[in-house]
Amino acid sequence: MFDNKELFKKAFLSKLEMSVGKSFEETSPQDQYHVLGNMIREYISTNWIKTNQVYRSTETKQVYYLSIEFLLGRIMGSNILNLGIHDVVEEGLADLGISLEELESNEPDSALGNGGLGRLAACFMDSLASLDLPGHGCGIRYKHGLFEQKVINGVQVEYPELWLQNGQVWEVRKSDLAVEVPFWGRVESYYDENGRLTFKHRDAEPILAVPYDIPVVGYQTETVNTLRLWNAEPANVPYHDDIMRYKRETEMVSEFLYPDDAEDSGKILRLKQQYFLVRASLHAILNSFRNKQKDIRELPNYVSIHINDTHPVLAIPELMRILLDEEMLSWEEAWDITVQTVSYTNHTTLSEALEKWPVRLFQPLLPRIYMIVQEINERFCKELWDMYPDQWQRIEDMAIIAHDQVKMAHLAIVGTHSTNGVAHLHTEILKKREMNNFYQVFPERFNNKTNGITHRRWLMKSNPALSDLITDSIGDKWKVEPPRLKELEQFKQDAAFLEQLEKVKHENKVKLAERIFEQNQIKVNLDSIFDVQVKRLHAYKRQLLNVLHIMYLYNRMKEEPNFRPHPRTFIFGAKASPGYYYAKKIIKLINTVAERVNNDKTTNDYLKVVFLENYRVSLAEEIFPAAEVSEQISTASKEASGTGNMKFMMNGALTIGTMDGANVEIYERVGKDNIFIFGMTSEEVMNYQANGGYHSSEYYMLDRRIHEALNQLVNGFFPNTNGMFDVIYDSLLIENDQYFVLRDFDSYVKTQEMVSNAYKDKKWWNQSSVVNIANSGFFSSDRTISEYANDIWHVKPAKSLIINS
Ligand code: NBG
Repeated sequence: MFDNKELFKKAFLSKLEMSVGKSFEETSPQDQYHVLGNMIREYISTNWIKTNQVYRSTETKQVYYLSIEFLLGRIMGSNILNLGIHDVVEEGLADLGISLEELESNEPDSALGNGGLGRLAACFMDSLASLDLPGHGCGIRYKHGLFEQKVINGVQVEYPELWLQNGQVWEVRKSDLAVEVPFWGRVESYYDENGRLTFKHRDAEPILAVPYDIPVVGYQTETVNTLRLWNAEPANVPYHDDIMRYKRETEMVSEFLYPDDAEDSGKILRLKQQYFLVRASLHAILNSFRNKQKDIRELPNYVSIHINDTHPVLAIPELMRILLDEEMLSWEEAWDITVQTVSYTNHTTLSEALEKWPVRLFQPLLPRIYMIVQEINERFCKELWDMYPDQWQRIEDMAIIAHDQVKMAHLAIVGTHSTNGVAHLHTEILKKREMNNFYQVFPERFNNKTNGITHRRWLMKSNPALSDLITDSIGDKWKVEPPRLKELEQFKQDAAFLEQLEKVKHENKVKLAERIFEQNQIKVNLDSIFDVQVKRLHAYKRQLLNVLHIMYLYNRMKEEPNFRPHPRTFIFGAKASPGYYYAKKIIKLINTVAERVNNDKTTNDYLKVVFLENYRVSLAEEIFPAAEVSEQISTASKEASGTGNMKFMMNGALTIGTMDGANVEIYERVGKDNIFIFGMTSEEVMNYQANGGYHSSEYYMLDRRIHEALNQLVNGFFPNTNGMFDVIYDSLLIENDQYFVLRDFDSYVKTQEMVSNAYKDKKWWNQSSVVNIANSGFFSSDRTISEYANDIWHVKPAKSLIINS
């Protein structure tokens, strides 16, 4: 039905009439979207079934990627691209007077994630399938994904997200594969007839995990992998004292992504989600392994289980439980198999983000799992004791359970054969500082896998004009071998190419300007520099530094009529965690500054500030292609990697950034002349943190730009904001500016001046943009996934098997 335009139109029209019972003229865009989605899913089915058959029947090792987040965004466009049916569909629809782009916009984003970690998982799914690797995603089917953000009077307001409201065309419910997940209850131990100590979990409250499978289509290949999302539903319990409470509590498990865990009730729910994901996924994994009739001791040769951050770390004690209680292996054997099977990625060194669970909550909820964690801890501490006799402090620091808390990152390192960081610098910090104790014990386990992004969504799909320009210049091999983008460098001196590149950027800016006008009713200058910071709102990401710089520019323009730098449009997009008071104040500040500068006639030809609400994957796809300056300004050492930085680079933006996360590797690839680096190094930051010596008030006293801007936060400069920004002011002065905003301010301002000056030379700018695009191939997640596949999982492509089946 997608072979040619005419066949497609015929099939589309007949399905449309059959499934919605209306004539073509009566159908809504929603109807049309659903019908097209269903057609595509049907079209995928044959290869999906075939891929699954091959995975079931062959001996190829399978990898399971367990993640509490998958931030997929819209699925239709990516499927259309990967299936190679774009032109047929677009032209066929055009004949019917329908725009494919508009039709696609009827799909709600699948926002089952918060930010980088979840989006990384989504890029990885795309790369696994595109590289024909047997990779399965395992996650949770949250009824409500990440909240929808509205900005009302400059303030973030959260609304529940409703991606399932109109039905989901990509998922297939598989009730027959549902799994029971037990919580609470008690563990009974007894000796069986062979004298083996045996454990039974009694009086548990089971809930049902029902899988919904989503096909993951590879690019121009027959491979269709599966993302399995588990839905929580009441089990067929014979008796329960309060059935309504049971139903409510059960459904809560897959109701919301990341419930607020400030309260105990939220913590229990979160831990429930984690075990729910792990128990159901491991049950399915082991089932499919058992069908292969192999000795359980061979598990690591056939299965690799990857845990994305510590949220699924219970996979370790859960696999132990299966091997001990169901397979009746000895502890030593079970442990060996578990460690060989499971691997772990660390995504942060921020201590507040490292998960710890109070024993008083963990033990009653997961009694058997807790016993196993305890045993793992005891054995590990004993080994440490042998290694470091009498070093109490060291052992206490490294223990998995200490001070009535279960430390999930410690469990993850001890219970897996591989711990990787997500950028070179991050891995070094893990090894040398944050996890140095563990590195000394298990040096061979630590390795780096620098993050990546799928160039299919983030370049080919979201920036078709640039993608075409590249293909016209170097052919289309780069689409399957992104490092070939390097060949673009030969066009650095090609005036016609540079002109084309500038034109593409300009057209993308025009589109984004339209979006800005539609959402914010702000008219932006198309010749201004589009300077963008889009990412989660967090103190360490330092959106505040960006704002203080804008305030400084504004103040200086007001004071000095001759000071008029190249016009700039500062664009922000950011969601703050609903309970993160400080981050919400920063959003308010950005909007307050925007209000002021956008409405000041003396400066607003030169300076505009735009806060785009509800930043999400689909909006990001409109923003990156239009960006010229990429703001990657975290306090050095704090951003594990970043992936937005790579998306900007691939779309030809130039980075202004600190030597942090993957910025360092961007710097290494483009060279110092094609990136604007400023601020302290991670070493300097860590030295301050270790030895003290930073006094933010000195910067306030001595730098009048800082002095003025900080005073404006609290002195009524912004009307009707009485007391509103005290918390920001205090964080910078009273709390000594934990993220060194003031320390890096001067360096940032100077570097921003360099950016403005550089932009005046458009030829140079475009050349630098070419260098950025040309060197972005390394950051394709295909490279990242190949490294995981070769070095950690030891899995191989299964393509030939699928084609020959
Ligand atoms: C985030 C880091 C980012 C990194 C992504 C993906 C968490 C816990 N960490 O720097 O902050 O790019 O993970 O690895 O979300």
